[in-house]
Amino acid sequence: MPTPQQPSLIVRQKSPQNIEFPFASLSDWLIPTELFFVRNHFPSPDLDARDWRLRVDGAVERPLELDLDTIKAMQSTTFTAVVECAGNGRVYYVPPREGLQWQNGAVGNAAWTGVLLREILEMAGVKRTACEVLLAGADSGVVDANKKTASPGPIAFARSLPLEKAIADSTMLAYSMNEEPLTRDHGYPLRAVVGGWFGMAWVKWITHITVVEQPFLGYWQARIARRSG
Ligand SMILES: Nc1nc2c(c(=O)[nH]1)N[C@H]1C(S)=C(S)[C@@H](COP(=O)(O)O)O[C@H]1N2
Ligand SMILES: [Mo]
Repeated sequence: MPTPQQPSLIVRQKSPQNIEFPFASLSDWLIPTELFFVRNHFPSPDLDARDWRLRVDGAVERPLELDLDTIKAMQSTTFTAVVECAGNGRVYYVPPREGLQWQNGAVGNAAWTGVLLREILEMAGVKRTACEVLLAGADSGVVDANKKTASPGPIAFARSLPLEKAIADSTMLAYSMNEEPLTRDHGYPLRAVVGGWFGMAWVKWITHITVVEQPFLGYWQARIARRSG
């Protein structure tokens, strides 16, 4: 009997790694983690939970530094949410557009477990002057060296959420995906899950949260948002 062919991920870029879910193999409402698309702007950092910390500072009453066990001991929440890259389907543009040539598989649904970002912000005590919550990942590098869109030197991946979305029931800091610890590619040990928002907002490998009093206009927010999928 012929063995049925196993679906496998489609490599769109080797370094940094960008891989697509084979959409034609869709058979259930949750995408298994091994087949879940990966969208990286920089190489995945290799973080060790033993020395990883989450710093929370800026416009807060009590700056925090939390380890993973402390976060896991907090009230947990689980929900399913779809993450879709803004560039999903880019290959179908006429005329063609610059960027990763995703077909339909830069999207996936998973069950996420973690703590609501609101719980962490309440612990820190957000000041009344707060306007946004900036989430920064541990990954960094130079973007588009020598191009018009070049970053001003090496930068981290960082994006902000308006305070209203940061404290919503749909926004969590997740340490688990499909009932397993997050994998390195998907943001181990902690990533943002921002239900209903495009993938750019779902910052992976979070190490630093800053409550800011002015809209954040960093590279990934203002400079490049139009073609960042
Ligand atoms: N730190 C960090 N977070 C990130 C990114 C990144 O490059 N670095 N890419 C974002 C983009 S554009 C998308 S679409 C999602 C993809 O999440 P996934 O790789 O877990 O599927 O992660 C987001 N979070
Ligand atoms: Mo994306």
